Amino acid sequence: MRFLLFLITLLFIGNLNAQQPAQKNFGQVNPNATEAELIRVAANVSPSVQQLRWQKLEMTAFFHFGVNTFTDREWGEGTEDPKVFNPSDLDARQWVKACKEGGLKQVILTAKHHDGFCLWPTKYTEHSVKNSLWKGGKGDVVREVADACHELGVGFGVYLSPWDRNNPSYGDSPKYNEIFVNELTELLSNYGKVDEVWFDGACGEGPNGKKQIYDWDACYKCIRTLAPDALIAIVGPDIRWVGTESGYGRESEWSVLPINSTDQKKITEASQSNVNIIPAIDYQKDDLGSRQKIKDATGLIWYPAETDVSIRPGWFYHSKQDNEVKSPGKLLDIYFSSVGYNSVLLLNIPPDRRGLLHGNDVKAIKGLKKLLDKMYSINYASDANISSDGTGTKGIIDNQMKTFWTTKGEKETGTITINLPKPQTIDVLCLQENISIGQRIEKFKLEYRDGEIWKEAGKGTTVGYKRLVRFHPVTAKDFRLFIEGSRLNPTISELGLYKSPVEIIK
Ligand code: FUL
Repeated sequence: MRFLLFLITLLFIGNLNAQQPAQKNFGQVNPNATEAELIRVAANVSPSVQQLRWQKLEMTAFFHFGVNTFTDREWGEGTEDPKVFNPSDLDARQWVKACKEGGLKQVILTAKHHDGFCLWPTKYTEHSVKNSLWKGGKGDVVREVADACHELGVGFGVYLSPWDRNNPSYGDSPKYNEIFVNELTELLSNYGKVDEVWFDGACGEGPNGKKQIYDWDACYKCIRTLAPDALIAIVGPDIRWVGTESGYGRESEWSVLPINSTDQKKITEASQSNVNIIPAIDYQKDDLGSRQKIKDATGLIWYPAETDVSIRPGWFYHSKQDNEVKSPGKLLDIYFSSVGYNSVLLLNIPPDRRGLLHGNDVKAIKGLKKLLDKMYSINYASDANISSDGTGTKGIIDNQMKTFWTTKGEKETGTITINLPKPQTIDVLCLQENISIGQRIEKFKLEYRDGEIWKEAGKGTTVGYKRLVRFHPVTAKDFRLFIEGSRLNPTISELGLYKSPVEIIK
């Protein structure tokens, strides 16, 4: 009997392990690995706890604010008088509250942009709020934003520009590196929990400019020590720039990439160093993680995409752009093309000279939220009769990531049939993989029954955390989803059939 119990326990543990391999966001590939062995590694690379938390945020905000707000520039030269920084009515709570109400769950503040002006009273430069007129030099924007975030339960992140056009030590590598780590240390020690650190790759020094060799290892060590839960984005190992500032990511978005793509030099070079010379359209269409791209990988990592875009033409506030704020419909299109393309949206909403988010911007994000709420309010699949050739089928409509459909064994294809109680008009398919065990789906299509004929409604390649597919509205009762290709057995955590609140733009 004991032996039997022992056997049952072993089998149970074995089964658990097969269903949910231990979380690991890096996979080593044996140099002589066959394609099947390589795919096995790729299928089991999964996000870290912090990466998973971040991915689930879906929508986050950027606040570009600083001397540029007052000089009407995008890239300050670092020569500005700190006295120009003088918001009349700064209220960071208003910024964070508006974001929260708009469904943006984390914010990132430009604590220091390329001009070197620091929004906190740092000990390491005079180019900061402490020499501004605002609050008689006693103010601290980082404190106000961090406090508001912590109070309202919104994530808090800092953008710290490595390129510093003010600091006389910039270009004198060891000296500036020390200052940079000191600045980082202040930000990570004095403002409570920090969830994301954003290092911009931009540097416009040109061929005769100052050449700073950054000590990234020291920066990462500092972050891992002082803020172990913070993700390091862009010039960093945890979150990758999607490759465009348009808000439109790539349709085939793999979060599992060959390790050679994260080679530090390549990340730095590709990270917005000069958006003009990176042909945005090609970069966007490029495929980073298909079988073809990973075939020679020596390692694979979980390196998910973040899509940054501004709600206005500029990153900083310019009154002349007050009427160029993106409409809710445009923001929804961006949502479909960022969150709906397996990426996290980082939407910039720049505070104005008063130190408030402008009414037009607040209206636009609230408008977006309204559209999203309307779309997600009815999932036509939720009361459907669902069947499949796999297991866990009920789990795809229970709003829980942890319950999921998969195929039997390691079968790479599967079919889910969805019979609605009555015909409905839909034009959006939402799929979510259980990425906590990896990203696997490579190809899928949705069909609907028109009389006796099955017709294609929409199709796609990757899914990842979330994939939204828009198509011309179809009115039908019976649908079937084919998973046509996968790395090992595919998973689906959630499936949604929706009606877009605005006409499909595509
Ligand atoms: C770029 C910067 O040069 C822009 O000013 C902005 O901060 C954007 C998010 O990243 O590289």
